[in-house]
Amino acid sequence: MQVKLNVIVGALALCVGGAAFAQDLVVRIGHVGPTSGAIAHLGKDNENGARMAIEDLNAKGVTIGGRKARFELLAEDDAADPKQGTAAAQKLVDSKVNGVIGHLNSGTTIPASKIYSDAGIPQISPSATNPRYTRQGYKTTFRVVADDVHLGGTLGRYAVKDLKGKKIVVIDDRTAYGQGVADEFEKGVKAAGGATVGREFTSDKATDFTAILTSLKAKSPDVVFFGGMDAVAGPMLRQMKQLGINAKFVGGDGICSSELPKLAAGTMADGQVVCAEAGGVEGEAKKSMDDFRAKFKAKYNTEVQVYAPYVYDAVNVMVAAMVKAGSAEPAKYLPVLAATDGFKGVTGTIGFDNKGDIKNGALTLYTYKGGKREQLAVVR
Ligand code: ABU
Repeated sequence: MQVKLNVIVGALALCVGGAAFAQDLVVRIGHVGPTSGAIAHLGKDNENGARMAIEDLNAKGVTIGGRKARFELLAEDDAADPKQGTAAAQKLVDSKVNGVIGHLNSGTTIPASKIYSDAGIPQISPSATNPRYTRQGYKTTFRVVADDVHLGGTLGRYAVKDLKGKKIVVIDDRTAYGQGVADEFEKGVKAAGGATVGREFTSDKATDFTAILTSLKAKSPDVVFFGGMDAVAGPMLRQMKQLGINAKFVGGDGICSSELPKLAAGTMADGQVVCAEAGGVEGEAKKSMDDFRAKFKAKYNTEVQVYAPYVYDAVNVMVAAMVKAGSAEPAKYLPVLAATDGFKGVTGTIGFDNKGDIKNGALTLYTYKGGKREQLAVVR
């Protein structure tokens, strides 16, 4: 008799549990970044930021339109390749995701944005900085970091005014990001009254820079700017040292990672490298970023590379719009997302302008000492 009663109680519990589960609103958030290839460490950093946000939201419990939401992460690898980027975007659209965070690279984010726009799916990039991304007239594109106009321009002025560069040379990797940020850097140099004395290019897959560095060495540069990612910058720094080029090495957010000293294999002199992250916090707001970094390290046993906190915020900004709209349907929450203003995230306060770009974006300038990234200043 007791056994029968237990079976009935167990079955009832399963029914009740099953019914509650069935009523959950399943919200699928897509994430795309390069989790394979030379910058897989950056892609994984971004993906972990998204995973952490999803886990925190599920642990906290979120209600959307009166229903308990259960968030699922659909993570895709685009290997930083534009073709794989559009394939990943189509896969997420076919999976009927409610929104997308990504991609990491401008070269993948821009072509993918047409696919999301055609499907009406909101996309927030936490790291693609090419200005073109939000200037295509799509209503679905958002970005939580500053763009390359800000990034390259600020670094160009810094190279002239603060580093006192007189013979500045520029190298880029011919990607949408690398070439774009290098062009903006050159404009910034000129605007500050300086001049560049040489420009060369490579690719995002190159490993030997002897020819271009030898050509630039002939100009006796005091500042080398590189538009590209850390996986190329590391070996480039090694080869600069081998060739006896003792110039300052300046780059954008793509080189500004925790991994750079390792990729440069100990060849970076203290203070030689100056780079900028396309966001930043100061004063009291710094605590939330520091807490995030500590929590991230405890969870994944690795330092934040660059953009994990921005990915974390991008997920939360998207979900806050869903909550406010009372719906996770893209068409319903998209206008609310576009109107985001004053959202307090771990990376500071987030609001979007009419293009979907972050309002009043900050930059954080860093250098490296003893193999560790060290903050120089936050500028707006
Ligand atoms: N912003 C640097 C890395 C990503 C990109 O824009 O390509």
